[in-house]
Amino acid sequence: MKLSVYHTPELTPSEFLPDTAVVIDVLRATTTIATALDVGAEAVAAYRSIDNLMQDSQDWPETLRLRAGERGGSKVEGCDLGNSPLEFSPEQMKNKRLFISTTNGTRAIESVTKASTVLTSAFINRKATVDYLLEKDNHQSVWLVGSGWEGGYSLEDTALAGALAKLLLENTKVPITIENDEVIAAVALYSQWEDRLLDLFYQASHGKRLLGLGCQKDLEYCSSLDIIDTLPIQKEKGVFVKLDV
Ligand code: 3SL
Repeated sequence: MKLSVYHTPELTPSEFLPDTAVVIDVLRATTTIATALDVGAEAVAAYRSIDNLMQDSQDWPETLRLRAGERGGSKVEGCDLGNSPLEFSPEQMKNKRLFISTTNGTRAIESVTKASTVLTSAFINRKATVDYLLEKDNHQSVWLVGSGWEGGYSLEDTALAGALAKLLLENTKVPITIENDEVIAAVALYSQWEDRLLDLFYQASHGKRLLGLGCQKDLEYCSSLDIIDTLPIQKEKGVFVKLDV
């Protein structure tokens, strides 16, 4: 497996795609997507644009859809939900399709939708992500793509890229080739903070933004390691379903 880390979607090569892209937006889109599927959503459809989300979701039966929209950390008017994974309950989500648009996470997803396999990952399903990457032999090239914040680097996304890379490199089944320096930097970042992930989130600019919005509990949840086995996998452009590992 040839492994690369990209801190933001803008830093990914534009002339080719990997076999497998793993999109990361720890705070909070990919944590929310995994949670929605874990509590029973039929699928999650990710949109860069709120207008497109509204248009497409219009065609879906009202009783079988939920709309989640976030900009700048806050809920978008007209949506049922914002982007807090703690808002998602089994009662409300069961068998529904979640249509979601967020500032950076769903934009990052859109940048790699054409890869053969697209997964989303978070700390809550880190091990499930790695187990899947090691179990199948069709992941010749793998990109771990952070969402960042509006084109810039984000600590928490690179920390998860490091956590995934570290676990992959520790395995003895599949030989891994490190394709760029970002892999080594991400592993170093994660290794320094692995026992204090929540403290890392407090240092991160988006962690501070969310704290300012009163989302302390979200930070705690998003820093929980390996608490679910649900792995979101793209089944059609921008639409993710649950893969149980
Ligand atoms: O940037 C994003 O896509 C969001 O996850 C940001 S927030 O955590 O909902 O504020």
